[in-house]
Amino acid sequence: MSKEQISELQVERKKFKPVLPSVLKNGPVSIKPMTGKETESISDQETVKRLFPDTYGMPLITFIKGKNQDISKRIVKVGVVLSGGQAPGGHNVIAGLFDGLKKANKKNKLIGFLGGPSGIIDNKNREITDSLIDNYRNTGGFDMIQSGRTKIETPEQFEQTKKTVLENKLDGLVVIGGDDSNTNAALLAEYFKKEGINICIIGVPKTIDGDLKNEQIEASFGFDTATKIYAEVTGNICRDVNSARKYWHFVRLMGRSASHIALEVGLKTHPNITLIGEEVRQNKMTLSQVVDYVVDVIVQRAASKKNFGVALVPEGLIEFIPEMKELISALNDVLAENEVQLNTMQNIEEKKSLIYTKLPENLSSLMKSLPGLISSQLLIDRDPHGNVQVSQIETERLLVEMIKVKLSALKKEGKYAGKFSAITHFLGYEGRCGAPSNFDANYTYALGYNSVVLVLNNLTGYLSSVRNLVQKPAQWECGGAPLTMMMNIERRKGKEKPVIQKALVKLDGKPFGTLLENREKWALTESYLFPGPVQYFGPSSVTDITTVTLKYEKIKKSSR
Ligand code: FBP
Repeated sequence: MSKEQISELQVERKKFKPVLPSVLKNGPVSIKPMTGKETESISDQETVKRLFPDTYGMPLITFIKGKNQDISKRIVKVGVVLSGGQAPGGHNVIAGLFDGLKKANKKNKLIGFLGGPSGIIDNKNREITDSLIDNYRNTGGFDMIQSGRTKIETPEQFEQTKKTVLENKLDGLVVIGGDDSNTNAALLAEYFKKEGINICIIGVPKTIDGDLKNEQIEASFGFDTATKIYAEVTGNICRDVNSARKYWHFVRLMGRSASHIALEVGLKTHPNITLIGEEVRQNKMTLSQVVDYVVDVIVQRAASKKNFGVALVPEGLIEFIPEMKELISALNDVLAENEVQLNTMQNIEEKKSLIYTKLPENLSSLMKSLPGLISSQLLIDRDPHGNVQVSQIETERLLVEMIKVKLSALKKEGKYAGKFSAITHFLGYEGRCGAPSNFDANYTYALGYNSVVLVLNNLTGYLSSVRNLVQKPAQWECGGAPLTMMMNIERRKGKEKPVIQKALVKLDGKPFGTLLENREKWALTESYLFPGPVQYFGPSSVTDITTVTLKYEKIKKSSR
């Protein structure tokens, strides 16, 4: 990074010193692991146990203060990799790892694999040095070592990984990733145990989507900053709408197969409509019914001469509509089964013609009924983990097209006399590399530091777990949660696979409950909130707030 690339904010931000949880504060030699109860996978226990014979059932680990002097006698070398989509705070995980390792023994080394997991396979790495890390402290982005979505999957890739580990004499490998990348970390931990190679594989919960969470993982890093950025922009749109009063804005928000981001941004800005995929699925709504709901709000507002509003659309909405989910899942199989033949075809219409013949009739008709743009987007290559790339499907445009059709029918029937002028937005990439908020800067640093303690205590197959996040960082609790306890069996690329279960929006939880309570009011009035930009300096009431989701989820049942 050249001097010209360092902004004034970055210069000031560099001075920010993350606050470590008090248990980590005196360094790895003053921390002891306390073993908790043995664990089980969340479901499919027998299958998961069979697939992970050496790492299944391990106990929960909690760190407590205590003497652990031997740790400093061993010199270790640890590798780190950033995997999957960017999330604010990735560089601070590496900073935490670096500082933790050096605190234990100055001779310890950290290397970063370049460009994601493919950097491990190809053994492309760089040593993380003092001067390198100092340039990236508290910055957004993953550009120090970059990221990638390669999955370590084939026997050859596992062999290559082994070669890299042995060549570099690694004692630990920290995988910073989402549910799929951490599933990969679990498979690596199992593989190295079976091979008799003494290396600790540790996962770190990263994803702006907020869907890597459970009893042990209260939040994935990046969700806080990304949602603050989206909420700032959405709030600005709400204010524009309220000023000009002439457009309907449809804002699709990233978040893949969960609506946590849409919900959080909805709770922060109070737009007129916040669609939640999980609710759509529970109510078994068809695409047409989802459109009817939105149309109903538009018509009601138009009756009060309010031909304007803001609607939030989670990017994964389409996968929650049962008929669309069925179509996507059938398409996943058809695309996998006919990959070779489809690859020989250049023309998208030719591909569609073949696919129509392979789909059951009802799904083929559903696909044909969609606008051409959308049916083409449904065919975009799956990611290496077999997921449909919902970020590439313009659901907001699909909705607007369908709304126009319904409104013009209502107009003809004399049931609607308004004017519908729609503007679409997609907020995704704008938020993933933002400079981490104080919360994310502290949390990621703690996650990295905590990972070092896991490695130095010879614990493998664990996710770095930092909890009690609604309290001040000094009070955060640290330890490790076995990756296998988060697993279940799911269908991917046409096959049953063990994967870490995604956490979806809980419809009986307080965050969604709050939206539900206010839905009607927010739909018909202008209750907009304008949260403004992420604050890095100033009163703690604006610099240290965490997400509404976390706050509500952690409110004790008794105090509700
Ligand atoms: P991760 O699950 O890897 O953290 O990625 C999150 C995400 O930002 C999703 O919200 C989005 O659907 C996807 O990545 C986009 O992927 P890509 O960066 O490959 O376009």
